[in-house]
This record gives sequence, structure tokens and C-alpha cells, in this order.
Amino acid sequence: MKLYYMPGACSLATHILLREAGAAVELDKVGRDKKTESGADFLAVNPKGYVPALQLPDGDILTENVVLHGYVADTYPASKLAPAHGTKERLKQDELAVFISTEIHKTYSGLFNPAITDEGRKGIIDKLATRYALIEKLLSDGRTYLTGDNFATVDAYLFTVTNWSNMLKVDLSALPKLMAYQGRVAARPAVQAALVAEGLVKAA
Ligand SMILES: N[C@@H](CCC(=O)N[C@@H](CS)C(=O)NCC(=O)O)C(=O)O
Repeated sequence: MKLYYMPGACSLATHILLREAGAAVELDKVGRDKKTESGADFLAVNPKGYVPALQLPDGDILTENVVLHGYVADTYPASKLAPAHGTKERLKQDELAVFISTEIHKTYSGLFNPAITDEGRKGIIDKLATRYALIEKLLSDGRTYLTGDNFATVDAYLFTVTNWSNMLKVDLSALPKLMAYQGRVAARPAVQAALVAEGLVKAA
């Protein structure tokens, strides 16, 4: 399998999950010019033009974060990254995944626009605050991860997008449960390995 990624982008979540699952990870970095490090034309790989894109063992290309996360969980069931399909637990995890995708990830996306106004930025930050308040409440019963004590697909995803708060100067210090959670996820060996492989932190 080959993961097309941009350092620190949402593709980091799939990268983390592949490492958590013990999958062999082949990485191909996508540049702003849509050329990959290996010399491929990324638009030919994924006409949508965005990461993540995962080349499956049969050569097919799969895209969309939430789908890739489910693919890793289902392909490596021993990793226990998601409950079985057809259970309420899986529906609850899928509900969280869609919430992270549409309410947090895509809200952050506006802050990457260099032309954003102060007013626009404030609107986005206010919206993020309401979404993160729900996450803070979820974590307030002392659970280790979003769905309980087991690290799951949604943890890789929330960690990845919340990590952008540093670069984008979104102050989350009023959310102590979330801050502690980010630290717990960051400390996982697979997460550290992915961050090092993407050049985001130095190897210890
Ligand atoms: N709907 C896509 C969105 C993916 C996405 O937003 N990718 C961003 C990085 S986090 C990207 O590649 N942006 C570059 C671009 O759109 O050209 C998904 O959920 O996988």
C-alpha cells in the first residue's frame, strides 16, 4: 500500500492508523505543484487533487479520510481500531468521525486561506469553540480516548486536525481535557513514528 500525503495534513491520520495497525507503509509526498516525491502526477493518481489517497494492494486508489480510516480498521481487525459493522458501537464511532470531518476538519480549512479577514477568522474560531466544547464534555468522564479506553480511528483524526491549532494560533488552553488528550495521543509510539516520518518532529 502507498499513502499519498502532505506533511501534517489530514493524511497524517491515515498514516498514524497504518502504523498502529502494523501495516507496511510506503509514503509518497505530494508537493504544492501536485507532483509527488516519486515523480508521479498526483492529479492522475487522484483527480480530486487532495490528500489523503491510498493505493490499495490491487493498485486501486481510495480517497476520503473517513473511508480510509474505516478501510485500515477493517483490513486489520486485530488492531481494534473500530468496532464491528452492524453494531451500535460502530455507528457511534462513525457519528464521531463525520462530526470531526464536517464540523472540525472542514471548519479549520477556512483558516488556511491567506486572504481570510479578522472577522472571518473570528467566526471560524467561535464555531470551532462550540464544536470543541462538545469534545471537552465527552472527555470529562475521564475516558482515555474518544470512544473509551481503546485508541480508535477517530482519535488519529481528531489528534491530527487539533494539531493544526498550534500553527493556526487557535487557543485551546481553556479546554484542559482536550489538551491532556492531545498529549496522550502524541505519546503513542505509532503517532511519534508518523510525526518523525513526516518530518514534523525529530527522532528521539
Ligand atoms: N474530503 C476530503 C478532504 C481532504 C482535504 O481537505 N485535504 C487537504 C489537506 S488536509 C488537501 O489536500 N488540500 C489541498 C488541496 O485541496 O489542494 C477528505 O475528507 O479526505
